[in-house]
Parts: sequence; C-alpha cells; structure tokens
Amino acid sequence: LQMKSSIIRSAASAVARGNFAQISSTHLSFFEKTVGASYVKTKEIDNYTSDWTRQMKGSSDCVVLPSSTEETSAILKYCAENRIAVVVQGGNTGLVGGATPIHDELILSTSRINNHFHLEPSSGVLTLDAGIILAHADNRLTEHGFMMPLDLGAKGSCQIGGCIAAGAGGIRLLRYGSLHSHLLGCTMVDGKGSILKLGGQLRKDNTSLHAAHLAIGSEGQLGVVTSVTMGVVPRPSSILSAMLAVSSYSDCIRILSLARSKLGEILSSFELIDGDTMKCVERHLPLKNVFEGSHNFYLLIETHGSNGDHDSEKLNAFVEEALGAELAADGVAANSEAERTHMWRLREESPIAAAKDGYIYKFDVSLPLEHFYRLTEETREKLMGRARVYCYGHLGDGNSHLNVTTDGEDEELMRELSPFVYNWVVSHGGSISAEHGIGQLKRDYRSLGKSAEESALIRSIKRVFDPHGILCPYKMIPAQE
Ligand code: 2HG
Ligand code: ZN
Repeated sequence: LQMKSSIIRSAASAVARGNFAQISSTHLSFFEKTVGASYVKTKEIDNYTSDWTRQMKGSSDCVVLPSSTEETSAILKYCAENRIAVVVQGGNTGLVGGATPIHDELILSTSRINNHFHLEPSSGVLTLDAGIILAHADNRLTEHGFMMPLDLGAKGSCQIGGCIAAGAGGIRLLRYGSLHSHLLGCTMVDGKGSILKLGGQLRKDNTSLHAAHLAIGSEGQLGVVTSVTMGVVPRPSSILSAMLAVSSYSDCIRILSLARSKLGEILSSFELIDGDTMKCVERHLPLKNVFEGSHNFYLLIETHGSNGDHDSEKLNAFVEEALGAELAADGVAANSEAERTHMWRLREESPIAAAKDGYIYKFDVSLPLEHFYRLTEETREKLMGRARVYCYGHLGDGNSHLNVTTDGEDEELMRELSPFVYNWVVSHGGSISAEHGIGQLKRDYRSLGKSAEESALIRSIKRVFDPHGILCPYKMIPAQE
C-alpha cells in the first residue's frame, strides 16, 4: 500500500541535524566485524528508510541487523563512543514515522533478534526475543491454550519489541488492558550500550519502581528492547462477533453501556465505523457492508469466552435488547468464521480504504466519550466541501481514528488541520496520540497537554538512559529544550 499523502516528505528540512558523526568506512568495518558483513546493508535500503505506507521518507547510509542482545550492546557502545545517531526499527509498521530515519541515522533493525521463545505454561508467562512477529508468537501459543493479549491490524509484520516501544493498543485492549497490564520485564540496551535487565518473570513484584514499564511507548529513545517477558492470556474457545447499525452517536454510547452490563466479562471489542467510512470501504475495496441500506454508525462487537452456548445466548439477548429498545436500527451476528472475518475486514481495512481515497491526513486521538464524535462533526463542518472526513476506531477505549482526505494536495488545509484537531482534543480533555505515538508526525505538538514539570522529568530520564542523545534523535523526547 502506498498513500498519496501531502505529508510524504523528508522531515530533514523541519529539524536541524544534530552534531553526530557521519558513517565512515572505519565504522562500517566495525559493524561488519560485529554482526557479519551480510547483515550490514548500505544499498537497496528503501524498505528501511521509508515507513511501510511510504508516507515518511528519510535517509540513511546503513542498516545494521544484530542477532542478539550482546551484538546490539556492542553496536550501541560503539555508536555512543563515536557519536553516531541511531534509529531503532522493528517491523516498520508504525504510523508516525518513529522508526524512520530523518537525516542520516544508522538504522538498527531488531528483525534478526528472534530466536528465544519460552512459555512457562503453569503461570502463562512468556519470554521472547524482541524481533519475533506478533502473529507468529500468537500462533505458537495456540498449542498451549494461550493467546497474546494484544491484537492489531499489523500483527503479521509488527514485532513484539516494537509493540512495546510503540505502546501498541489494538482491538482487544478493552478486554485485556494495555501493555502495562502484561509486561513483567524486559532486556533493554541503553544509549551507552549497557545491557539492562529490568523487572522479571513474576506476576507480582512490588520491590522497586517498575522500570521495565519505561520501555512502553519509549519509541526507541531510551534503549533498544531486545527481549520481553509478559503475561499471556488463555485462548478463548468461543469467539463471537456481531454488528449493529445505529442512527445516532448517543445511541452508540447507550449500546456500549448495554454491552458492558449484558455481556459483562466476555465483552472483548467494541469498535465503531461511521457511515462515511463504510461507504469509503465499499467504494475502494471489494468488500460489502453486511447491512442493506446505509446507516450513520456501525458497531462491531466481539466476545471471548469458554462456553459457546452461554456466549451466544448472551450475545443474542444483547442484540435483541438493543433492537427492542430501538437503540439499534439493525443487527446481525456472525454465523460462521467467514462471516466473522468479513465483519473484521470491514473494520481492519478501513485505514486501507481511507488511504485509497486521496491525499490523507491521519489522526489517532483519545477523547472522553461525550466528545468522541463531536470532533468528527466539527472537523466536517470546518472542512465542508474541501475534504472528506472519516471516523473509525476503538470506541470502547475512547480512541478515534479520524482520517481526512482530499483529491489533491492542499497545503493550506494541512497547515490548518493539525493545530485545529490537536487543540480541540486537548481542550476537551483528550490526548493527541492514543496508541500510535508521537514519532516525527506529531513532534511539533508533543508538549500539548503536558505540564512543564512532566516534560522536564522525561528529559532527565532520557539523559540517564542516553546521555549522548544518540537514540532516535529529532522525535518524541527533545534532546534539549
Ligand atoms: C487501526 O485501529 C489502526 O486500524 C490504524 O490503529 C488506524 O490507520 C489508522 O487510521
Ligand atoms: Zn487503532
């Protein structure tokens, strides 16, 4: 997928290059000696210098692929001594350019750190190398009756280390909680090359600060996560999905309350697709809405449980009540795995449909539920006739993916839109990044809604982990301010 985007750009002009060394042949020889010549790439590295959407384009002279914590440590120690800036990259599926270099940073890819995988079946504690792909880890857990607690559209490519560094959310967070609920420990190589073993393997350990949790959402700016220890969850034997068509946003919220009370412990996902997004999906993808006619909102609800009869009884009763109380205009439960997959494709491919719709301006915001959809409506009012506005997302988590598209590049709209959306979000008690992070896309807005004290504390933490500021410069945590 390639996005036609007005934000296709090198950010190099927006931020000055730091005082870092340029990669020389001496440096390359050291990297080759450390990881092996075939794992130091200097040519045909476009897949590393751009993000997967080709929305972000940076440059770099070299990609290094260490295969272990020790090799990573040797590389980072050398980079610290020689003041070489580094950008850390996992599966390269991020949406804010956090893993894309800007000037000429060395790209350190964790893809080869993918050997170790150990599950302790009695406790459900999994230790795995950071480069293991999320879907692969999930598949390997199946035979033991476990499941990864997080699931996201990028599961086939994203790596677990990258998920931690990005603070990934996804479609099951409503049920299983964020990565903070699961991460028990990690190995991280800091910006001096020191190997830090943080946390441990215990589900409960209140003996110190929970230092491993600093890795969550750190976007590679504190260190390179090379190994992760986390709790995994029992794989549900019954997974059911249903969709509801709804006329008003206030009814969507009432249905969320109903789902919480009627489905209780089995409610696992509560996703929203607005009417314009559904039309966009049908326009650009070979997918058909599950409902006849068009509606203003669609909700996709999933349950995870251990007793199919019990779960479907609950789900049917919930759908009937939503229809009976006229909260929903129509409702359908998936009767087969194919129908369930179809429902999820409508939601998970919404970003792809939006990307095909034109030049795209993407947002990922958290809002209190009473303001969640008002942002979409006000953005639509503001841009009337100038752009198309789509909203889909994780309604159960208050996470809206607002996407705006235009036919042609519109510099003026771009200048107006981000400040409008971000100021609106912050003034309504929201966050400018719910689950995608700051990276380079939102760096100019990174201090919005943050107190000066918190920003200063974060900068001092950064200096402890990375005193020379070599790790992912020009991104979320500024070097100096
Ligand atoms: C999703 O929930 C992802 O589908 C991507 O977080 C959202 O690209 C997007 O707008
Ligand atoms: Zn999302």
